[in-house]
Amino acid sequence: MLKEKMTEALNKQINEELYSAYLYLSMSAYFEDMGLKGFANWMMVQAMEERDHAMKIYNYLVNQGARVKLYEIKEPPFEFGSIKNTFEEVLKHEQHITSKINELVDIAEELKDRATFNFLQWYIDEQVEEEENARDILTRLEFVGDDKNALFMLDRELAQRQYVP
Ligand code: OFO
Repeated sequence: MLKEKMTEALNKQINEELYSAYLYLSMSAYFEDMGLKGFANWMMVQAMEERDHAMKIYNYLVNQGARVKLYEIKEPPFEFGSIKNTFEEVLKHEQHITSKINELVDIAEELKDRATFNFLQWYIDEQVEEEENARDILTRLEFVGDDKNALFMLDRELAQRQYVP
């Protein structure tokens, strides 16, 4: 049986994850508008993964017999300035999510909630990967610079990313 404080914090995290999905969906639309299909695909897959992150918590709460509460999802930005700026925003956002996951772990520890503590380990590993992916693309963008051919190649590569449920 989950404590109320844990349930509330996990419900808030569902909202964070759904906002992440919304943010990346908006970034995907931004890239579509620029004609960068590969970048748009990468962001679309990212958005779908974020929805899965939310659903994983949703299912955990249901399985624990806790009540799911859905909060309002805020509006994501519409303009992102540049490709590089977009990925800087991704990295910043993922660092924010990492701090949220760490807060959840702190609560689980405080409440001696072993099951939730265990459940959250997957998110800890996932955040390492998420930050690394954003950093990796930022580094590649540095190399690309103003080279349109290199950008085209990178776009083609990002088009390969597939959604794995
Ligand atoms: Fe991007 O990992 Fe969830 O939010």
